Amino acid sequence: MEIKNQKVLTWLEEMKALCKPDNVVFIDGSEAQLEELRKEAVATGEMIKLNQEKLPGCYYHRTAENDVARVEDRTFICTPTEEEAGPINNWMAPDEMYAKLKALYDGSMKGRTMYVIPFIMGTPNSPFSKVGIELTDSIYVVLNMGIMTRMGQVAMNEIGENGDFTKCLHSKKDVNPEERYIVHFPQDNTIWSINSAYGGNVLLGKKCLALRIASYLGKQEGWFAEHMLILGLENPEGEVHYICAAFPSACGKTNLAMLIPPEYLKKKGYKVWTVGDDIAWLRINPEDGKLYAINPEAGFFGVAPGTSEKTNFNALAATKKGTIFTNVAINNEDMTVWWEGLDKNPPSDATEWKGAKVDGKAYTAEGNKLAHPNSRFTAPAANCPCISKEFENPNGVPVSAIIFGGRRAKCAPLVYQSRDWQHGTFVGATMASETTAAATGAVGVVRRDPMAMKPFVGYNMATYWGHWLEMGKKLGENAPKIFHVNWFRKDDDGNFMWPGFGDNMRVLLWILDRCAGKVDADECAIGYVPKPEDIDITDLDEMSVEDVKALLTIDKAEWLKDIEDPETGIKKYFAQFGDKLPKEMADELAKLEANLS
Ligand code: GTP
Ligand code: SPV
Ligand code: MN
Repeated sequence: MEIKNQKVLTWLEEMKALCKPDNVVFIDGSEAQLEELRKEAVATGEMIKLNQEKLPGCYYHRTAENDVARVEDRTFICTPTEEEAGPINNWMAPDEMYAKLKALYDGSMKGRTMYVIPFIMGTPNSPFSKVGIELTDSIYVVLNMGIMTRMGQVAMNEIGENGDFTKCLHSKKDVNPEERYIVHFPQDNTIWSINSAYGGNVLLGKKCLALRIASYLGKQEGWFAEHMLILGLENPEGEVHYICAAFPSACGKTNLAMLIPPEYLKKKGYKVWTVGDDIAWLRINPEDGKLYAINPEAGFFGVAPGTSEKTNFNALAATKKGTIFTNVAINNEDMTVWWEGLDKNPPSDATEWKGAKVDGKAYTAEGNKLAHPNSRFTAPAANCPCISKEFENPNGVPVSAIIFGGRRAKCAPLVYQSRDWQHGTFVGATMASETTAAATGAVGVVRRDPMAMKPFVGYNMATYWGHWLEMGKKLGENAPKIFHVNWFRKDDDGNFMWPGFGDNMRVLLWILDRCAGKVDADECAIGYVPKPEDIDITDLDEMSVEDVKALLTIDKAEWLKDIEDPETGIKKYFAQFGDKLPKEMADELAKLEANLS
């Protein structure tokens, strides 16, 4: 590959001098080169080849036991001042961090090859797209980036002789958790990641570029980078309406993006098309003033456990070829894969995610997990049976509704609508959710996760809310309607009260009816809730209108507690932003409190 861009060449020389690799290999994106790398990874044991008849082109990878999820406490936003990063991001002065990391990178690739991966987030020649170059010493990263992005010569062409790019440096070094750092320098358009080989820590196009750096760029340039799925809902008349939804990690984005409608809706002619399952970039189209979304990724890095033919047929189908599985279990009988929730039949001759050979049936019967709860598949989006024909539309799809949602056993009702954009921004800003296995740390603890961006915002969260308000003003009448959902409400016995998955379509239909002005709602303290009879429960034999009513109840005491709680309450949360908090957010909080009292 001939590189003419001087900025690329200068940076490469500098990084080579720092990491001191034995070799440098340019990734051109060709199948021949990828095949060579797969062979090499299999030869060294980095990857395991799976059953090529049942799972053609599929491979397995196991990470270090201490390296199975994003590490939020070791993720930094190094803006010139601490205030720019804000109170909920880890911060260190850029000079200090560069010095600290340079000592770690020094010679970290000795005896190894440095792979140079040019990649596009978005499609070629799209006004939405951004280009990055990731340097890495991991073949696993190269192969994953090949699925998740448009990689190789196509990206070099996009950069051209003078173009800019995000400078991404990754070294797995010795995967030492004590010296693991995932660091962003937004002002330098630079990402440095070291001592991890896991997903969101090392596939730097994903959370690091497409959310943290992109959110910062979006603020400068007037657009949004969001942790959102994008789906198209086709009605029997053949019209497709697009919805974006922001849920925290492991809270149902991939599932909602690929949902299969309940039988009675399918028969009527309803369909769901997937545009994206994790990240959306949104811009106001200068021609019609509406908000349009693209998915900057080319693949799905999805949670394996819980994915089955029943819960997510389309995601499972997408994993049947050209997929890399990470930290699931291997069925040694036929070299296929297994995870909790795939079916009720764990393999007897299994290798669990840490690499021990076990009798899977006895092992799971004892309550052990064969697959890590955050085990994942990296699958090409093109494999997905319900991929939208707009998936690669360089101009994106027009967005009718934005949905926020979290995992809340109590408090949040099944669905409600905000009164307007400003209130909707408040609803997003005050989102809370129980933590999941997608990041290291305790699981199941309620924490505030504004817009599902708590771990991903590349600057001060309060300034980011201000950006939402600004964008709302620009959109005016064209602003999508904003909703909040909760699929995870539980009854007093701890059972989910809503069937979820495909049945979430019933809620989407109410949302689109609201957007079209076709259905009434009850205005209450928190916004508009559906009249219980307006959530269609056809064929849900175990559900009554009374049950829907229970799902929609607003427990004022719970809500007031959500505001006042000395640890997790909204007031305490807002207070940390001081005078950076937009006045509109304080106003909305006052209004909510008054409405509840
Ligand atoms: P990230 O890739 O981490 O961003 O996660 P995600 O938001 O795409 O979550 P995903 O769709 O992979 O779902 C995570 C977990 O939630 C899986 O175990 C699912 O089975 C479960 N889940 C998804 N949707 C629902 C639902 O409607 N109801 C219930 N009860 N569980 C769900
Ligand atoms: C998430 O945690 O939200 C993910 C997985 O999508 S990772 O790429 O590891 O961030
Ligand atoms: Mn995610």
